[in-house]
Amino acid sequence: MNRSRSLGIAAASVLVVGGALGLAGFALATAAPHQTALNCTPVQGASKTCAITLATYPDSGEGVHGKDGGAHPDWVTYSNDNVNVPANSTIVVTINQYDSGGSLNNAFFDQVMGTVGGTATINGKTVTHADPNDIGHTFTLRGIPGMGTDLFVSVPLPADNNSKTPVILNGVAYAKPVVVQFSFKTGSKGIYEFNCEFPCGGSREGQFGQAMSTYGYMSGTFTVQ
Ligand SMILES: [Cu+2]
Repeated sequence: MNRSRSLGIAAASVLVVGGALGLAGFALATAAPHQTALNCTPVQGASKTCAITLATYPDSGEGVHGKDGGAHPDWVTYSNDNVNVPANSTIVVTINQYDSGGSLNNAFFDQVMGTVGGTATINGKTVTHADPNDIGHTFTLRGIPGMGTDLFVSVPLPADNNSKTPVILNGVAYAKPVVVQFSFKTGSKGIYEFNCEFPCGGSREGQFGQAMSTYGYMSGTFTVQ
């Protein structure tokens, strides 16, 4: 085999392996979303801007996973794992955080990162970070390799330890939520995955089992269309 031919084969096999990895990511991302899609709602009077509202709950009793909490009524969960947003737009995200919490195992995630202005608001107050020892969950959004332009957004969602005002959802009482709001900009079409970086899952060493490792509880996708 001459040298140029072997180089050609090597280059081709790199392409094949890269393509296979990309397809594996695509299969995961497209097979996984199983909740009814939540579409971003255009904000009137603002160019290329839309808004979505999510929530994080201390259990699944509010109905995200079906009647009586579905298969795991005591697992923490995001309100939706399947969000559609437009390309090249500003997305205004509001997250109602109903859960208690504790200390991050990685203080990196107490920072607000990748948002417009590098800030978020927590109950209306503008912040660049939160107390790493008082975190309920994080909203951490990343590109899936090979599926879109690079994007990294991470916002800490503080624990709700002080509220005594109950809110009734699906017949279940929750503490009044901490309201976290931020904006980020989408690029071209692609699929991005969000998850939580506060070890809230239970069951395994380090609390990364159950809700943290089962798709659709502490994770989901943003499909940029
Ligand atoms: Cu979490």
